[in-house]
Amino acid sequence: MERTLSIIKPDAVAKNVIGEIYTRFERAGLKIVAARMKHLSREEAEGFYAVHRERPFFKDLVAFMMSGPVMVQVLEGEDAIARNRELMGATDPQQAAPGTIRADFATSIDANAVHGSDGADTAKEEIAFFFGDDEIYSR
Ligand code: RTP
Ligand code: MG
Repeated sequence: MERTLSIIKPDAVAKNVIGEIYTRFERAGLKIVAARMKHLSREEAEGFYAVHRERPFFKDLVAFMMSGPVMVQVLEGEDAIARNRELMGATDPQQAAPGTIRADFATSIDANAVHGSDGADTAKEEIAFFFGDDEIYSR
């Protein structure tokens, strides 16, 4: 069993597709074992995306992530990290395979509907960024 951190970004929350995205996780065998709706502060958005601090898109990314509430969840299942990345599709929705979350719900490379951890180390860090051990309900 593996865990990954997922975020439904402000664009998808505003589009009212939280449930549709959750259904995709569930159909793929990923269990939601922690979840919280949250409006990120600047400190939280900058801290979460600190690896991208030097990138040209960092300012826009932080502003976008603060633009409205997000849904943050921990997904658990076999190969959860890779499985979630498959469900998400490519970062740029124009490159995302048909039927992926980004192909269906994202509007641009910035407003691209979802975040998912990209490896075992980042998953661990990102889960701990939002949730304590006592807030994750593994069954
Ligand atoms: P995420 O971290 O949000 O799951 O997305 P990702 O792994 O597919 O992409 P990553 O390279 O980690 O980039 C993080 C987010 O920054 C925005 N971005 N904009 N304008 C650009 O060229 C650009 N490149 C990346 C995207 O919103 C991406 O999700
Ligand atoms: Mg990433």
